[in-house]
Amino acid sequence: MSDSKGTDAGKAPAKTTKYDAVIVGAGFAGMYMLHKLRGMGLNAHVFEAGSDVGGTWFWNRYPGARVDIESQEYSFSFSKDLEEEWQWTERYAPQGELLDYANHIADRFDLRRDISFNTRVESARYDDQSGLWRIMTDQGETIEARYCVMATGCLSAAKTPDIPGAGNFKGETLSTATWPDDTDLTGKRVGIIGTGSSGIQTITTIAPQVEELYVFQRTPNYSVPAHNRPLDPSVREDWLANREDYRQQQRESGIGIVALEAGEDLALEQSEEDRQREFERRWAKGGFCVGAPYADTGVDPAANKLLADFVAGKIRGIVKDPHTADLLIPKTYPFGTKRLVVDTGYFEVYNQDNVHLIDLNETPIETITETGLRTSERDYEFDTLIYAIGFDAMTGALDRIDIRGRDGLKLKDKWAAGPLTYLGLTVSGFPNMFMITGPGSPSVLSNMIVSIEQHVDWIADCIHDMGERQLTVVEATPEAEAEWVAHVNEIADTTLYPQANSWYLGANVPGKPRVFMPYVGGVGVYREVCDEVAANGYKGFTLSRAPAEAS
Ligand code: NA7
Repeated sequence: MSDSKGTDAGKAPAKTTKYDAVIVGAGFAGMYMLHKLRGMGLNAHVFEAGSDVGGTWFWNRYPGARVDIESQEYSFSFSKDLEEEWQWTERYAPQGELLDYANHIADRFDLRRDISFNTRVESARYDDQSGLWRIMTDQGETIEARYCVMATGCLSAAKTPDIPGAGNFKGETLSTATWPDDTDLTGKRVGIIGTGSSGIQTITTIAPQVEELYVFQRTPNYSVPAHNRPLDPSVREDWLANREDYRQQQRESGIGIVALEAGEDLALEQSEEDRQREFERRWAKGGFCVGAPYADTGVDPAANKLLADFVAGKIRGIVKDPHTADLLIPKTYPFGTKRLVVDTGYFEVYNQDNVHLIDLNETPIETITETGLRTSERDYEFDTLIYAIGFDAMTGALDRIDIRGRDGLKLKDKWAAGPLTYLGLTVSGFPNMFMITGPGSPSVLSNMIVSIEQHVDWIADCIHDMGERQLTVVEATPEAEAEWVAHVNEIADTTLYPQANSWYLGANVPGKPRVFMPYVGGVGVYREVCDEVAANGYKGFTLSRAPAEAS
């Protein structure tokens, strides 16, 4: 790190801190990126808005918050020692344990000394001449760095309530995305808006504690059982004994999860009996594997309906009141085209007398009131109002930073009609800026840890190769970017995904362009593409020296 003095006459000299690389965000992505770059001898620094590491698992502390991928699969592979020393206690780790894991990594690799906490990056501007990024924080710091890595997370920009009268409520207001530590809902009357993963996990956990629970549902979600339980020691033993093989399987798979057991046969070619047996087997196993029994359920409406009908039957079998069961069954989009929820007894809570489901399609919200909420039918009163309304996914966190590339081009403007990226890693016009799990990469359609590791390794290799060749500016070409965006859209259109109003498409944020953001081609295929690009001298990129350095 070194300091230089600003030169503007008449102004207090501005202090500029210099790094080789700035990383925005200290979630799993930012932590591993820091570790990796430091290992290469780079002077890298992380800026993090929160007061500690953990990202998603730092902020989302709502009751029942839990990962939806089996613990040993949702963990880093880059360090064998780390993998061998860490012990998960549950099949699906709860938020607290995931945060412990993040803290353990920060301690073990001594990361905190290169992280500034409670510091939000407000702007990042690229300077054409020097080829450096100038980054400003809300703490008044100015930083110059060759590389800027956005490890800002895909589900980190929480939506602000887009509901009439949102500020009216005089009772306790909570958001699942910024849940405080000191809240006790025991014996309270609670209203909750939103039935995505956060809502479903919260509802399931608080239903037995609260006096009354009013669930305001706009769109029912498909949810499958986790069958969570203490982690069987044999699972850990098996994982560690076959570690290399499992890790390889993850890297070559569709979504980075071995337990998915992605079916390769076609549902429509099976007998009814065989299909039901397979559906039942997966339901008994639990988790995302329920959603991947056959190769055609994600692309063929008739195959999809077979699975959707099976899950609808399960919901009817669990929920005793037929009308409530019917309201909980999704009917407006194909199975799996909104993020599947993995639950721990969700549908069962509707058999409790204190849990009330309100269908906002039948009776829309008119306004939040001082004491609760008014629908077109009646007033509801409660002590606590919980918003579980989701995120401005994938682009939101980047949009909230004033990012300007070559010639002052604003990223937000460039992305006005939807995100444009090359490989979901880089953006043409924004040299030396990388995104970890950005739009246009498998990202949220995959095990994030697997995708984070792949991106971090690729970025680190790229920076290393640039150094070897004494080059300082790497930038995606507009042609490569346009081709990649077209490819991402083209393959998304071969699936049923575009048929749902999901956050994958930005449909949950009013005014956001409807563009399918993640890459559906699979993490294995995607990895091959990225490796090939690098092996071919960074095909689709221009590599150069900044004008100020060119001799
Ligand atoms: P989600 O999955 O986006 O869920 C948000 C929920 O909130 C969803 O049911 C929305 O209904 C509902 N919502 C949002 N805005 C409103 C308004 N204005 N009125 C009523 N209901 C509303 O976010 P989560 O935090 O649960 O999960 C995000 C991801 O985190 C999850 O997929 C996992 O990957 C982990 P809608 O469906 O839009 O009609």
